[in-house]
Amino acid sequence: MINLSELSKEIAYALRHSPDKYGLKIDQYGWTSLNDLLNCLKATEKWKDITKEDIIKMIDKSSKKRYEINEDRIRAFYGHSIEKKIIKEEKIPPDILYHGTSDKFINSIKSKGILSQSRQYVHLSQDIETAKAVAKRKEGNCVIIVIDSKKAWRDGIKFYYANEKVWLVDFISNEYFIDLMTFN
Ligand code: HQG
Repeated sequence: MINLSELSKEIAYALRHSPDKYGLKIDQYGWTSLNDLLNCLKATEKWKDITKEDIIKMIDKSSKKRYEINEDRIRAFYGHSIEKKIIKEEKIPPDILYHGTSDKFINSIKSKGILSQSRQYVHLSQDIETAKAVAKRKEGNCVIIVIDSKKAWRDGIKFYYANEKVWLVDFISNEYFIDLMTFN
C-alpha cells in the first residue's frame, strides 16, 4: 500500500526544495516532467512500485491543493525554496487575508513584518480556518494576523495566486496588520 501522505512529502521535497537531488529541472513556472519524477522515485526501494495513478490519487485525496498535473508535467502551487524564483500569476487579492503563525515569532513579526524566511514568498491564507491549520504546524500557541490586503494592494504591493486558499506576496509590512488573534 502506498502511503499517500509520505508520497506528498517526498514530492514536496522534490518539487519545492531539492529538485537537483532528484535530477529534476524545474522551469520558471514550477513545472517539471512527471515521467522524470516517476522514474526517479521508481529507482528507490521505497517507491519502486509507484505509478502515475498513485500520484494522481495523492493529489485528489489531499485536503490541501498542493500540486497540479498538466499532461506530462507536474508542479507545486506554492512553498518553493529553490534559488530560481518561480513566476506566479499576479491577481487582485480579497480585501482581507490572514497569516497563521506561532506566538514564538510574534514579537519579531510585529517589529520586522512578515518575511518569507526560507521560502520564495510569504504565504497568506484566504480564510481563518486555513490560517489556523498553517499555524498549528508550528510549536507554541496559534496566532492569526489579520491583514489589510486591500490597502496593501492599493499601495502597490503585488499579490500572487497559489490556489483558492493560499496567496503569495514578497513581504508584508506591519503597517498592514489590522488585528492579532491568539488561540491555544
Ligand atoms: C514566520 C504549508 C520571525 C512565519 C502551510 C512562519 C503554508 C517570522 C515561519 C505553507 C517572521 C516560516 C507555508 C519574522 C515570518 N520573524 N518569524 N519577521 N516573518 N515568520 O513554514 O507560512 O502543508 O516557511 O510566520 O500550510 O508557515 O507544506 O511558512 O511561521 O501554506 O503544503 O516564519 O506551507 O503548506 O514558516 O507555511 P514556513 P508558513 P504545506
